[in-house]
Amino acid sequence: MSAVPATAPGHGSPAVNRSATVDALIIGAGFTGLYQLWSLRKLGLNVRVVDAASDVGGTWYWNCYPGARTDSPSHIYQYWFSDELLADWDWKQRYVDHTESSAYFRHVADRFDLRRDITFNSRVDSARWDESARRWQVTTSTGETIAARFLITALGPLSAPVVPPFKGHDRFKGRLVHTARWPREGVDLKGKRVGVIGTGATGIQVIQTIAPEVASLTVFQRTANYAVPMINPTYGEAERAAMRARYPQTREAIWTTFVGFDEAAESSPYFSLTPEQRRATLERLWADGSLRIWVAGFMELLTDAAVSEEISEFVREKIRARIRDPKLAAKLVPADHGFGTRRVPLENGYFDVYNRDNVSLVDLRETPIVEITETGIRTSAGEIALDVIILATGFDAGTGGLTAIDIRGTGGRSLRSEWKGEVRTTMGLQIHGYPNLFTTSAPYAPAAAFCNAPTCLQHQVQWITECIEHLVKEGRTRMEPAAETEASWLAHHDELAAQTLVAKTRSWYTGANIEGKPSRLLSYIGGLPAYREACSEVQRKGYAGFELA
Ligand code: NA7
Repeated sequence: MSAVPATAPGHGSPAVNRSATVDALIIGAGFTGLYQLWSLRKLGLNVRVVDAASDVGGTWYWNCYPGARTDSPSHIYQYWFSDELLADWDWKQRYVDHTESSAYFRHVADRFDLRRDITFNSRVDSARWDESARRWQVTTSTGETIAARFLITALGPLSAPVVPPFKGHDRFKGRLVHTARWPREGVDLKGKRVGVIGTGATGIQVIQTIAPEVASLTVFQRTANYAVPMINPTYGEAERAAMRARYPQTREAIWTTFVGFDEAAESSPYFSLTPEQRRATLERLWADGSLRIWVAGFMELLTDAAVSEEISEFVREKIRARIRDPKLAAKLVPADHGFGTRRVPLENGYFDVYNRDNVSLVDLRETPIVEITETGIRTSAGEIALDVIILATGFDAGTGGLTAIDIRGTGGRSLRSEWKGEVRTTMGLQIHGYPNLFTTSAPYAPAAAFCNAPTCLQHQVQWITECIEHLVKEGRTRMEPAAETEASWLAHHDELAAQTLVAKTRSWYTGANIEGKPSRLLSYIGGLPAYREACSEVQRKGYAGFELA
């Protein structure tokens, strides 16, 4: 493959009417994009990255709202490709906030001199497959055209924020802001009357963080959420040394667990234990102050209704005990879904916030939002005056980042149009009809949702890199999955999904948060080891099921 130099890539400088030809173009300079750049550079390819943001970090660039923090511990929310990086980066706490996360990504970018191949402040508008050249023709918001043999999307599963179409949206005279587009200079909330719509992982973090500083906080809740109390120690030298000493084991362990964490699930079937043993085990898992009770507890939680109900009741009891007013507690305790069938957040004082005098809850199931007015939010029970409205209303997960780009495959077929009817991928890595397009965190891989994202995304980057290396070595210039391969992956995915309670629950995991979105479980739910094995098998069989030319 020829390595044609790109024209004057530079960071932070919008390009106008420039054109370039590269071997690989990566969209996104977050966790995945940076590692993909590093990996493809090592193959000797000419690589470019384009990102709409003004700096690296992806999710951790955009989500700078108050309280933004990881729910995966820092020792498994990192890159494993460089021993030097592991040695020189000092995690300050178990669960890092967006400031520390962003600092990590900036450090990685600088340490490996990645910025010289990244163009910031530039959004990819369209990508058209040119069959005769066997390249993608990509256009950006800054007027640049880039021809790339391989196009890799590193958009993150949660990069397209959802703004619900509330009536009167534009009328509000105060400040209205979505958490994923939080102004970098911050928003002054001190002494303000603030409304938060949404009680997912994001809403919970915002609410528990801002409650003490605002004059009043009104939480608009549509679905009550489970949450596990976070224990978040800060790390000193001794803890870091112990963590580093365990890195070899951690690095191995993450590949062996269902969702890419480093702890094995309980080995005994739930109902093989006595009620006392079950209770003691749940208490032990709960006391870990992590997501362990969800992702490394009893995996039957995801499939067995009786196990789900008993564990859910255990968690409900914990929530009830935190809220003084029993009527309020009843509203905050989830009743319509089982623990772990939707994304479980960690919390740090969230439920206690409702014991404060300046915090009130509006249950939207009882009194739905009618409209946004000039001065606040009107529900069916009347108007609530607000200075600031915070939308913690989530994302068009898995697909929204991709469909925001006008992607045209063979014969001009449009991904956006096709995915309105049915979302299809092969292992979340490629799509039939879109040759040489590699996707990360796309539907039907664990990386789309139900996984410690850094583990699953690093696996996808490695697979894509090895695949491109193979194509280059073999002198191939075109690859796409066969239609039958895609159909059989989807059939396998659906069969597994049908056995779970997750697929039967309304959430962004199934696309139910977006009106009109085709309903299908987003994340492959056979577990990371099974997914990795399926990916390895494709490689062992010389990319059987994929058409190489
Ligand atoms: P989520 O988990 O999708 O949560 C969005 C919240 O916003 C959730 O409580 C929704 O209620 C609520 N919502 C959405 N639309 C509306 C409307 N129209 N009216 C009222 N309430 C609404 O997004 P997050 O940002 O919290 O978390 C996304 C992921 O980021 C998270 O899972 C982590 O992996 C990181 P609903 O539950 O749909 O009734």
